[in-house]
Amino acid sequence: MPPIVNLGILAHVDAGKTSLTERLLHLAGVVDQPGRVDDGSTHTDSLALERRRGITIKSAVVSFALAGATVNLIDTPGHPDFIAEVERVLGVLDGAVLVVSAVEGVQAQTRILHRTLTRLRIPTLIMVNKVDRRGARPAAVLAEIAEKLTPAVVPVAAVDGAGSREATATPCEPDLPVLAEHDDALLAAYVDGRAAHTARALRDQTRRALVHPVFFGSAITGAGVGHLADGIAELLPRAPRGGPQRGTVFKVERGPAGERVAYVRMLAGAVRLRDKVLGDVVTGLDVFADGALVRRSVARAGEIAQLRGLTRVRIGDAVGQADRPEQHFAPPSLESVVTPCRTEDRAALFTALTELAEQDPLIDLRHEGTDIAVSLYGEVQKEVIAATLAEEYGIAVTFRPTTPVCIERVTGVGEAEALIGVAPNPFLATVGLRVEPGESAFRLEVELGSMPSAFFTAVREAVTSTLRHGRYGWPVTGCVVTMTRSGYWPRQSHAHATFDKSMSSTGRDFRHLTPLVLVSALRRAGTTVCEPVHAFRLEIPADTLDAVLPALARADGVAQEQVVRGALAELTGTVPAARVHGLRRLLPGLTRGEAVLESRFDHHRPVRGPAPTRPRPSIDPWRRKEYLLQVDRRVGTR
Ligand SMILES: Nc1nc2c(ncn2[C@@H]2O[C@H](COP(=O)(O)OP(=O)(O)OP(=O)(O)O)[C@@H](O)[C@H]2O)c(=O)[nH]1
Ligand SMILES: [Mg+2]
Repeated sequence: MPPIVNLGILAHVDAGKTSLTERLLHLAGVVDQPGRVDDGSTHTDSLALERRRGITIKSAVVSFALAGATVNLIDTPGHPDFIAEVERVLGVLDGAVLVVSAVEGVQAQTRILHRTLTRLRIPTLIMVNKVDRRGARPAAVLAEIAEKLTPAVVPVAAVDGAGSREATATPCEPDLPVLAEHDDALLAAYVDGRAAHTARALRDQTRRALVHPVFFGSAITGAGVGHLADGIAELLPRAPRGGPQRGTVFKVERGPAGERVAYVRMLAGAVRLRDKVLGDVVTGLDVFADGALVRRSVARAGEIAQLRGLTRVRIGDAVGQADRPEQHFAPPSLESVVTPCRTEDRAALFTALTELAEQDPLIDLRHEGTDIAVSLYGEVQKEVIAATLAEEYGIAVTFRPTTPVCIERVTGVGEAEALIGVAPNPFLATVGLRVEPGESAFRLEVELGSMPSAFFTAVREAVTSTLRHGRYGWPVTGCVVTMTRSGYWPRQSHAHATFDKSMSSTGRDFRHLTPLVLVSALRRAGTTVCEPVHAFRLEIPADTLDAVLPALARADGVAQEQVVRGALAELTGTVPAARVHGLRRLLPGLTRGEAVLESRFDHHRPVRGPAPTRPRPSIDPWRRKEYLLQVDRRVGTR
């Protein structure tokens, strides 16, 4: 089996990831002609919607052979609305290419991606693309990368004729000082004329994610792409082999008959046809290899396989001994209620959305009475969901206006308790809880041996679910809950030794009592509703500043920095998530259509004015009387 490199291509929107993928496929001999995004003829943008809009929405895998290795390339979307697609891919990469446009330079999204790649220590090459386009400024963009991303960059090519179709990128010797910083012996060896040492140092340090080699080129003319391909083959690490079965599901799609197809990267060990995985038997197995999907009976460590037969599989599932992936990016800060245009489609819409949510980490559903709310990163995602529902399920929908997803933060310390056998506690359980601000956690101030562990589990689970809806209906976050009292009645028997249910505590007593105690404690502690605030970067023609600044202020935005460079002004600051869309709609009219606005979740801040509320579910401990009528009341059965 040839060595394997699982490679992600990441960048801000329109940097040229999909075009570069086509070039690499062409170079590897998989396609005769590189496809074009603008003609809708690329391999990885295969969805009708992607082709129509010319943007990538879903991550896609293609594989090709390069210098004796198999490269499984994952082309990812760059639009910030689809960041969750990138998220799922990060856990399966051996290396990455971070693309930066030689015209637009480092963008907010580039910084977010770079920070995450660094934190995960994923070896990364940087490709400065579009050197052929008018306005290309490779040297300035290199300086920007060093300034805004990391100084640990090593340019490995030089550009001639930037800004014209004749632009070329010629390989050059790697820069010594940056490499010498991580390798004392290097400088001495170089002085002795042992240049080969530099090449090895570059490879070692790239593989350890200490430095990023920077390549230059054009996905359209093909300049520099061969050099990048050499870099991928030589500088990035190979997937490790062997070990016990460990894999991760990073993509789920539906096959032609509606069956689930799971994309699994095997991190270690192997998965075989007819293996039992996630409670089902693998009935079909294909592996990405050399430009195609190949039917096989086994997928080994390093390989990416499509598995069939897993009826319950979801993105993020672990195969064998793998851990579930952690979350790398901020969760969606917006949501909107979806309603079917025809009321008779309500049930079908519910089924369709549930199905989409299973395959798509972007779609998180919440029920609001008979309505369904979907969490969102932005407006483009709404269009994609609407188009998918229309095209794949024949359901026309409308969205209510997007609203921010707020949180409730605990402001003080609050305690409450309910003692067993003491009115008005109708349950056979003693629970005391204290809440206070802090990093969310559940702690015990009572002996672990004081109750059967099942009762503690019941309390802990009830705490977690109760915190989903605070006093105003929003999730309560940043809250330490400490159990201060516990108590139960053990299995009781009457004189005749028959088990008497009405005298013995059960898990249900704890499950039903805990929410009541917790909301009392929360009431005493007090909570404030906080809304999501985005950090933005806005580029506009400098002569439109006078028109834009008042509009920004009206949208409750604050410009923290304002830099005018020639004819362009760049503003950075913060704006409430709820106002981003309105601002985005106003900008074209104020800036002759030239504004570029990027925004992403930054922090939560207390809402000014009256707190917005969100409906709580029907079984609601905040309304004690109704709650007690709804849950199984022990006292009434006695
Ligand atoms: N001149 C020039 N245009 C390029 C180059 N690379 C990409 N483009 C163009 O830039 C646009 C975006 O290219 P894509 O390949 O779709 O970019 P992407 O990064 O995949 O975009 P998303 O997946 O939507 O984030 C298309 O119109 C391409 O033709 C390049 O090197 N030079
Ligand atoms: Mg793309």
